[in-house]
Amino acid sequence: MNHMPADWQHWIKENIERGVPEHELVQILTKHKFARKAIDEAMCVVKGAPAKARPSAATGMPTDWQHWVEENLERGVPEEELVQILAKNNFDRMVIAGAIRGVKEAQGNRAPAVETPEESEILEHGIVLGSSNIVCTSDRDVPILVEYESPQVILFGNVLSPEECEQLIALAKPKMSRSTTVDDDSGSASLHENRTSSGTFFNINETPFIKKLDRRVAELMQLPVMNGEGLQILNYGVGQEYQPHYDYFPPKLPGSAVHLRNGGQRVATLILYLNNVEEGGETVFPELGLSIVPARGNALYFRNTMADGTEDTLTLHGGAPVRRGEKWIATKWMRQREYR
Ligand SMILES: O=C(O)CCC(=O)C(=O)O
Repeated sequence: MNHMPADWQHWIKENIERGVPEHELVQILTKHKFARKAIDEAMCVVKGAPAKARPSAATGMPTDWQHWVEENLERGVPEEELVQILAKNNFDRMVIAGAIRGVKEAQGNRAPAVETPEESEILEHGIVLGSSNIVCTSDRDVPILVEYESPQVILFGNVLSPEECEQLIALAKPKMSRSTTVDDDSGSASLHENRTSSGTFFNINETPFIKKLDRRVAELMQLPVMNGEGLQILNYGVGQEYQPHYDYFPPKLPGSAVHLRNGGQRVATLILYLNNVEEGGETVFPELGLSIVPARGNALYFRNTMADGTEDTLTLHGGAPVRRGEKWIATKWMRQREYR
């Protein structure tokens, strides 16, 4: 259900006042077939966020909203809840980030009232989209082309310019080698017939050009740059593919431990398409019946973990064999915490 009737809104209000944890309410509402969007909107209304007023010169956010952010951060309300409410109230993502950063910096100059979580620890869940169909990063406006709700899958257009795609390919070409997969038992990189592409990596912020892209991608994914693994470039020739797999490290496999120790789980993926493929080469999600045709400059985001942090098996995905032409992509994996 996409709309929350008034009696359910009263029910939410009563239970919040009674101190019932929000995630329990979300679970119950989900069981009653309310869409996540409707639940979030109702929560936002019920919590009675203040009306908009004049913006502050420093952050672009009206002062009453800034006080609201300050009070709620002090009260220990998770940052991602504040971001969601602010986005629902049509604040631009950059304004939200700036206001929260400003308040946190100001709070950092005082003695903290409560233990704050690790700065790089990811608290939010997925990308929070405002009401606009365009996401503004600091250097590029990015249209949203396709949205799939659960798991969250978003296709963005115009993330890279044609020149940037060309430049990435040219930088990667001299250092390509056969792609590997993670061995289930040892965790080491090994050659496998299910992945026949070739590839290479760039370190985070390796050059000013890569730094610019790392920043844009992190802003789009709403996660810190330092949680990212270095951009991976992949090239598939005719017949080459990456059979369906998960990007997360299954915690039960012995080989995952070594990867999870540094940065925790791979919570989100962004696949950037660097060229148009003549035939084949789609990114496929067999569990969702979803297939994305590569188009130069577009980027496909998906969230690998669910709200409770467990792995989402519906994110099974792969690169279908290229039938004509070739395929170039860049992949960004984001971790739960800072990745070194
Ligand atoms: O080639 C694709 O479209 C998918 C790539 C992929 O699955 C990955 O890099 O994890």
